[in-house]
Amino acid sequence: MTFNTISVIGLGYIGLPTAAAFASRQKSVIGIDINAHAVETINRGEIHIVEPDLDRVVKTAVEQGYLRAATTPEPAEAFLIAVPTPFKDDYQPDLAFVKAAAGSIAPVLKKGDLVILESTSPVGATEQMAEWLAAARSDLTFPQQAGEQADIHIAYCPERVLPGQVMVELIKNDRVIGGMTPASARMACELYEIFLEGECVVTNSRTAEMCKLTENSFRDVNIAFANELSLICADQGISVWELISLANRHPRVNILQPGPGVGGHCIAVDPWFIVAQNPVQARLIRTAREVNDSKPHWVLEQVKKTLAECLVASDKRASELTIACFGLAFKPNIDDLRESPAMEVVEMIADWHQGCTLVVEPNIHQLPEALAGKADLVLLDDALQQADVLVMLVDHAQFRAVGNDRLKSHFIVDTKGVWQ
Ligand code: SAJ
Repeated sequence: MTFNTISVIGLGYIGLPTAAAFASRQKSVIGIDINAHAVETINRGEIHIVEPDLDRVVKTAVEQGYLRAATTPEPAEAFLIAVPTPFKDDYQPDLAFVKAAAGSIAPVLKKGDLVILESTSPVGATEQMAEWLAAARSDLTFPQQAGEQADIHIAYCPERVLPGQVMVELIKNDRVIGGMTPASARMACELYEIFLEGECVVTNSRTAEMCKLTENSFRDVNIAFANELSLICADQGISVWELISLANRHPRVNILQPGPGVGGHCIAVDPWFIVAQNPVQARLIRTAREVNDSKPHWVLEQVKKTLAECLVASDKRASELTIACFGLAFKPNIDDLRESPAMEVVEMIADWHQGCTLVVEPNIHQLPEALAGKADLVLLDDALQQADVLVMLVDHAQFRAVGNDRLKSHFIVDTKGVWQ
């Protein structure tokens, strides 16, 4: 099968790098997004998200004419859907964007086309998408009706790239290919092999959906274990960082690192898809989510305790004490504040503290709306000079580099174990 034109629906953190990867292999790619600003930005050869190397690849692809963005779908041989799949208030997955994407490509589908769902999805979402497509196009046959002989081939192929390393992991990581039929899987493998250096591993769509949810739940449960240990160790007067490094000397123990909580738009979301579909069985996965979600509140309690100690030690009033918070991003060395536990902690501190709250975040130029008027964005040196209490929330490289001699006169709450 030759894929002359490939269409990627949803030009966000996954869709745009994927579109750029195909285009960099001299494939004609049409990126579709409902956000007109994103479409215009890409068509200028620029990007609207932050990801190392992506700007360069997109610029070249647009300049050479391989990548183009639009707001409405056009005919292609392969369609990759990479739209958000958030959860609703009751943690039930929300497939509204997938449904809208399927509805938008349905009119341009033709016999022989391949449709791939990449968005993290609950088990059965690909079959559901196939139903939506079939309902919109009764003139074509789909895998649930005609199996191998279907006019349209459908597969679920989850992305598994790490933000910050997307352009490398997209190409090097193995790819799980969940075909609704063996023919769909074969076609999907051929498509990804255009840029993939990793291996295509074939399964069915339901297993592939569960595989993606499993990977992120595995990480969430393991981080929850570390976060729970940090609570226990604080109670026992033990350094959790020393404890973990000692335990990890065991050849079969590999504990992850505690922190202020779990952020980002994947690990804090995806496990809920399993819980929503399997509420009785998924006890450990649900508890891990609860442990990680409750961590920011525990950090706030530590800050309150430390401020009380600082009050006793100084002759100032609470309103005269300054708290400096280090980091807002959801993980080190990125600028992404979405679903960030550090943001949550800083908001709670700023709402509660009567004195001044400072924020150091070297990766942004302006505080987000939620903190405007409540806290001040300052430089690292100013924060160290002005603050009485330091709250370490994200282990950015700049913060790790601060020498112990500069931290002697402060009271410290360190959620990342870098200023011990
Ligand atoms: N975190 C800890 N302790 C750790 C590791 C991470 O507290 O030891 C925290 C981070 O600070 C952050 C959160 O967990 O707040 C998530 O960060 P992450 O680096 O673990 O993962 P993400 O969300 O950037 O990307 C994950 C990856 N999944 C796995 O590693 C299993 C990535 O491969 C997925 O593609 C991505 O989710 C996704 O899109 O699903």
